[in-house]
Amino acid sequence: MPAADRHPGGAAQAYPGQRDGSRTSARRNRLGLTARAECNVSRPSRPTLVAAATPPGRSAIAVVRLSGPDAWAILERLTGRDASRWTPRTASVALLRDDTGAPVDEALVLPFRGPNSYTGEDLVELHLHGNPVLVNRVIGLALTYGATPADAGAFTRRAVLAGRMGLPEAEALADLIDAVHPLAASQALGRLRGASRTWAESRRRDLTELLAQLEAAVDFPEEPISPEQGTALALRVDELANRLDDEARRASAARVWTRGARLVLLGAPNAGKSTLLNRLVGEQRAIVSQEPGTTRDWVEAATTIGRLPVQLVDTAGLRDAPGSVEREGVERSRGQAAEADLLLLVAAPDAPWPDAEPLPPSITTLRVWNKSDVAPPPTPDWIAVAARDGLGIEALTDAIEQRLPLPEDQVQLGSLRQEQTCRVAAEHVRAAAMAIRADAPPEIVAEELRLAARALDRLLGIIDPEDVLDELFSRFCIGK
Ligand SMILES: Nc1nc2c(ncn2[C@@H]2O[C@H](COP(=O)(O)OP(=O)(O)OP(=O)(O)O)[C@@H](O)[C@H]2O)c(=O)[nH]1
Ligand SMILES: [Mg+2]
Repeated sequence: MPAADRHPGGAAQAYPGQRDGSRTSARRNRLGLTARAECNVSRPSRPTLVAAATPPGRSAIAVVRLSGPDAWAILERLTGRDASRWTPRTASVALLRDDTGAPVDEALVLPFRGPNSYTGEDLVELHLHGNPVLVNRVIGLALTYGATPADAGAFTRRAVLAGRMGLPEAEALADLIDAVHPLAASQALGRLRGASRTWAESRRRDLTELLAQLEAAVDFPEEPISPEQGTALALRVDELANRLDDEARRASAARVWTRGARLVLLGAPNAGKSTLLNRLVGEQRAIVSQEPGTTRDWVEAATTIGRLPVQLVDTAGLRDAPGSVEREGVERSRGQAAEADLLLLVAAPDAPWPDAEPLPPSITTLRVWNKSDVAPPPTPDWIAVAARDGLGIEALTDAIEQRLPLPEDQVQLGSLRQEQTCRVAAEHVRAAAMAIRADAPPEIVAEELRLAARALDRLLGIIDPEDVLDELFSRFCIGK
């Protein structure tokens, strides 16, 4: 069935001559009308997207993807081959031509008909030879024929909006593409295939069962919950809160294996933070000097520790700085610390750790005693190094690896959003447990459990999915 028949107002009318199946006719029409005029004739409400689905650069093949009501019509324009001659989900080789009929590339074409496609709409994959010149040429032609450049994540957004993919699965897809370790990739694949959904739905059912018990007490006030029943109920509620908290914690710990870890060096001026960063990176990345306050703004450098890609962040030394620039530098150090996956608290004989410094809660820390060539650490909880000479660095990297372990079994949640929503659910469940113990009316307990259920619904994308789509897809690449 031609695209126009299935998409009223679609663009097949905008490309006259295409449905007669003749290449000459199609080409005559291409030349007869300017493309811009054509695409203004009837603009579909949902534009057809085009983008490269593979990264720029030279390669064996490069894939250009088209999705939307005009995808097949644009394919007809590019190949001069009528839609009736394409079989959905069947690859065939075709010569792509420009609007003068000149050959552009020989491509493997893989067309899909909505709703049986990634985006749920008509979709075409063009597997070109992997040269950016060809990719840009074909995208340019598609734009001329009425397509719109796709934003980051635009194809997956359509898949979500068409109900082809849920929110947790779209997040898992981002994780699958970002994963920096094979195990993290395989766990992301598990979530893409429904692990997060299954787990969250199962916790949702736990809540429904608890609510059912409470509702019986609300409906039959003459049969109140006995103290024994109350104790048993509170224990079950505790157990659920623990499960939710545990999973949120596991997700947080596992995330470094999806996108690499951020290690922030924090300490008093002159502790040797910059020297340590240079040592770990293996190059003179940050300025080192005996003058306290040398580093004024944070400095980043990428390296690998064990199998884990890490971003090391050197910061300005913590102190009551006299000047506004220094003060701003110290504030930035604290800002960086709050974003760390692991904080390296660096001290030295002449630069002790400032005990009054508040540390961001729930961020793992490691104490590093530098300049151990001058004096040993005051207590055994410091890892002794001498960054300048490279002493103790292996023990330090081993300790870092131990603090950022690979997850052993399937991590059910991936994104920070999922983790935070799960924590919100856990907080409400804990509040419910407290209310039971305080002998609060069952309505109050039930309300907390309902709020927890709402948090899980948000996690699953059952409610408020639009609120998170922009944020989510801004992390995607163009063409995904
Ligand atoms: N003896 C000794 N000196 C070191 C060692 N590491 C660094 N230093 C010296 O300590 C001084 C300060 O080093 P930096 O790396 O600039 O210290 P920092 O913590 O970055 O200092 P700020 O940027 O001012 O916060 C320099 O003179 C370094 O040469 C070490 O392992 N042993
Ligand atoms: Mg420094």
